[in-house]
Amino acid sequence: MDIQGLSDKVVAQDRRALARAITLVESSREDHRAQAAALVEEIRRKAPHQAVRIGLSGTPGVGKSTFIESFGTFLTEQGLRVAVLAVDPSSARSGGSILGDKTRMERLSRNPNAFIRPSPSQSHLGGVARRTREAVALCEGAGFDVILIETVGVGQSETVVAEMSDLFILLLAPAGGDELQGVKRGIMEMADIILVNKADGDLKATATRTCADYSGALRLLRKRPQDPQDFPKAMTVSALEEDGLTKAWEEMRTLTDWRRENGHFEGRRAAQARFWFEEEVKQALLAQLQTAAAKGAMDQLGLDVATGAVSPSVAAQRMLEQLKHS
Ligand SMILES: Nc1nc2c(ncn2[C@@H]2O[C@H](COP(=O)(O)OP(=O)(O)OP(=O)(O)O)[C@@H](O)[C@H]2O)c(=O)[nH]1
Ligand SMILES: [Mg+2]
Repeated sequence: MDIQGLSDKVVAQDRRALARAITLVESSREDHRAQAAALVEEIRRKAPHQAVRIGLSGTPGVGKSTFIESFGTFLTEQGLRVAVLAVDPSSARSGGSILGDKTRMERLSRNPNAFIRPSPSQSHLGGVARRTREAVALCEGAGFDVILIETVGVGQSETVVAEMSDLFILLLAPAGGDELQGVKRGIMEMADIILVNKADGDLKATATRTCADYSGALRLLRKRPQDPQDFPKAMTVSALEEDGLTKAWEEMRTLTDWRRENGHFEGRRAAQARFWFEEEVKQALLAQLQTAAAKGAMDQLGLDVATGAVSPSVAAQRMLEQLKHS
């Protein structure tokens, strides 16, 4: 693979080259991994362009695809280039949530200023996280201004997306008071902006009430240093009727501008880089336990510990010694 040539093309905003580059970072083949790492470094060096990375989470059916279609189109109308990526570790969705509903993003997928890439089909969240992170870097190198990273709001994937985003947006549906309790506090605490979607037709009044409820809930959370006055905030939108999108984008810009001016934007990226570095080291260490030899040693030492032949801490020491020399 010609890494130099490929990186030149990606930086020159060649879409097919970008797609090929992302395929390379998604590969789990050992030789591909090394090339992918070299490619990402090369592109970072050639194009230190910065996009706004927007994480978007919400439960199934809340309207994520519809929102990305209309908000993405809106952004391109502002003259911005938009890339859409997804973190979707659930095998239930057969690794192609975005591809699957490309019909829902028909307009955007045909838009020359938009680039949509479905989630890689690995089921291991760590692997998906790394590949998405690298895909973000590639899209940034290819000059996209906004990168939307979608995830279904189930389990851990929100945390992964929040750790690679400059802004984290939580999409919610209009709901009665009871359902409000259903949003986990941890998720609320990650949100920079809550968008209550489907604020149209019969649902409009409920959406407005729900929005007020969440505004109240957000005010009760501990103040975060990375927020200006009045943030995080909740607002209503209708992805279907394309209502509230201008306002939502204004709020996102207000927040990112403020964070840039106050060092929080770079600060957050620095903290994220550090987080992912540590995460990669941990993953690599854990992978060392997965070799046949290591598994055998773990089993043997496990037996020794179980029978009382050796204490857990001594067995652990021996195991670590063995890994050092393997
Ligand atoms: N009334 C109304 N319906 C909406 C709106 N946005 C989405 N919907 C509808 O809600 C349903 C689900 O929308 P999707 O965009 O597929 O939701 P999603 O969050 O992508 O769902 P998953 O991909 O399954 O996680 C569809 O029938 C949409 O037409 C909206 O703003 N107003
Ligand atoms: Mg969807």
